[in-house]
Amino acid sequence: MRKIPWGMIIIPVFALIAVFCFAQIYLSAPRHDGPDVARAKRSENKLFVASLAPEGGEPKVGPLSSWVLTLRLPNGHPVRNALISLDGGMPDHNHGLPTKPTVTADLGEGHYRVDGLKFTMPGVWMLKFEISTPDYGSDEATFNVVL
Ligand SMILES: [Cu+2]
Repeated sequence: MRKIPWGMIIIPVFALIAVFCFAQIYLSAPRHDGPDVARAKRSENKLFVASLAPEGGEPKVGPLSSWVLTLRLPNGHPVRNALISLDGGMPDHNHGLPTKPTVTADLGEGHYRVDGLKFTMPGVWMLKFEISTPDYGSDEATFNVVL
């Protein structure tokens, strides 16, 4: 009686199962297609909806740029009288911002002007806003700007 070469059968079968399982895991895994570049989002603790818009078109590498940060409550009402500071940098390069941007004007109705942002190289820039309000508490919001 000939011996059945089980190894010749079992090994390819297991290899096929393994390939199938890895394919399932790979296809069902969340995609990591770069940083979150949303310009409007809930703040970390969901107190506010923050949106960030450049003034005068998309930012370029080099010149100073101004932005408008808009803060609303989840019900859509503007967040007035917020005190806002920001910091940031390039996490991929382990450096901070080359300038000290600040909120220079409360434009009313939840709009705040941010001046003095400078992007000195292409890549992913992270901007973190610390927001404190007399009426609604404090929270922070982080945006990624890709140049
Ligand atoms: Cu850099």
